[in-house]
Amino acid sequence: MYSSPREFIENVKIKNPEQFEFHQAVTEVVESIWPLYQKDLRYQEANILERIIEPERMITFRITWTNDKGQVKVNRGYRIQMNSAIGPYKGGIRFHPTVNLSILKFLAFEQVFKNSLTTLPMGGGKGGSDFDPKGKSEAEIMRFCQNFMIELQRHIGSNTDVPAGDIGVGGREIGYMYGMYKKIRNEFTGALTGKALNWGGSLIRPEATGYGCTYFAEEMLKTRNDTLKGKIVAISGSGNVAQHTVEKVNQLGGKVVTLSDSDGTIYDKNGIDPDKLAFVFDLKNHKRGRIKEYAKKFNGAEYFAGKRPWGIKCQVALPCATQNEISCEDAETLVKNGCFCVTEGANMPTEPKGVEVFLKNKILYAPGKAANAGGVATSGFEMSQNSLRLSWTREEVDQRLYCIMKSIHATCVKYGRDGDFINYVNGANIGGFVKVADAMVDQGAI
Ligand code: NDP
Ligand code: 2IT
Repeated sequence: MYSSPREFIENVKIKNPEQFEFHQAVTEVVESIWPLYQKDLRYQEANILERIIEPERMITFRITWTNDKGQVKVNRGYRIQMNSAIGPYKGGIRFHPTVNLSILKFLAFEQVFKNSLTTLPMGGGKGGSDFDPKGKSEAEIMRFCQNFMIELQRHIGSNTDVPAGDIGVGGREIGYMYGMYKKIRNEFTGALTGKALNWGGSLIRPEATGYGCTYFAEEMLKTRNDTLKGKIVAISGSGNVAQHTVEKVNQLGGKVVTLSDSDGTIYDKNGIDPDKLAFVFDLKNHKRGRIKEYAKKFNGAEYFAGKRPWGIKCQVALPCATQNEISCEDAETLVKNGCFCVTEGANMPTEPKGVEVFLKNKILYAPGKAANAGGVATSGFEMSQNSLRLSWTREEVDQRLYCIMKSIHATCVKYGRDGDFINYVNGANIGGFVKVADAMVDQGAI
């Protein structure tokens, strides 16, 4: 038995060298659950902690594809099947040049707790490739997706492992992957989520992560008798999650003043209203352009090359781009400028020292595994609709999403209350852990 979280984590670092993002994700969870783990002999006897950080299976494979010039290219593909105690592995696929084992293990690990928090029967997994979709032609994207699926298809299935999108993987890529899956397996089953509506997708799935994150922020504000109405909101990213977060914040009366991509940030003091958002949808999803175009298009909007949004004055910050995009200094700047609510649409966007700043200042702060769970929850609804072979209405899916976000919030309050303060980090980690750990105890030493 380990005498402290620190000792446990030192061992994790020795066993998994150089996997810094994975260490970071494990550290946060272990620190939260340690007191509970000390008290519950069942968990210790079953050695849950050492088991839960070890993927049940890790698959890596070669993807060979040919670019438009006829050159043969090679990328690395992965699927981390982390934990199946409460359901089939479930989690996105990321295509980004930074993808490696550490990134995908951190994402798969977070997914286990997130999926548990949704209350739906889904285990945790994550996959992807170091393939860079930027600047690739439509035909290259299609060939890559097909070649990725030629290998992945043998490891997934509607009752085994159900991938979806993540950074660099949206409806277009899911389409190409599903096409190849169906061709090889000769079955039309819900082996992927994020499908288009006319071939098995769910209404609201594209919107779900952003909508869910906004519903969660609204629940957090409610605990202080406040709402998003009239709030100045900073959002990072300009992809799927960021776009639909802007949409829902606008609907709830907030004013979004920033968006970003990996090149820089736009600041629009007049707010990104629905008409301007329509421009962003077209720019990012059809033209596949860069966010700096926004500042050229709209009077009064500014572009800051190489900058993140966190220097802009706001009351609510919704990071929706990528991991570790809020440093300790960014967190201090946000708090100093009057930001009192940070709700994570991205996975692990705040560095540990930044999290400390938020907790020390007792602002409302919710980690991604709670706040961005609306995406995977709606993937769960897509799986249910596929099994039932029918589709729910937009209102029905949205209502179910809203209820799940409220229930995740309630779970965080239940396990994270600390006097007047709600520690959403502890709440999400403990709330997510208990269900999975209990299932592992029930199912024996496997
Ligand atoms: P997209 O690919 O649609 O958009 C990603 C956005 O983040 C782009 O604007 C991209 O800019 C920016 N970005 C990516 N990497 C970096 C980086 N290294 N530095 C700065 N900016 C970066 O992805 P999603 O919107 O789907 O995902 C965003 C986040 O939300 C991720 O953390 C993802 O894991 C998380 N998430 C996604 C869910 C989903 O359903 N899609 C569900 C739950 C969480 P650029 O174009 O320059 O790369
Ligand atoms: O991080 C995430 O939760 C996702 N990328 C969505 C996963 C899913 O299976 O819908």
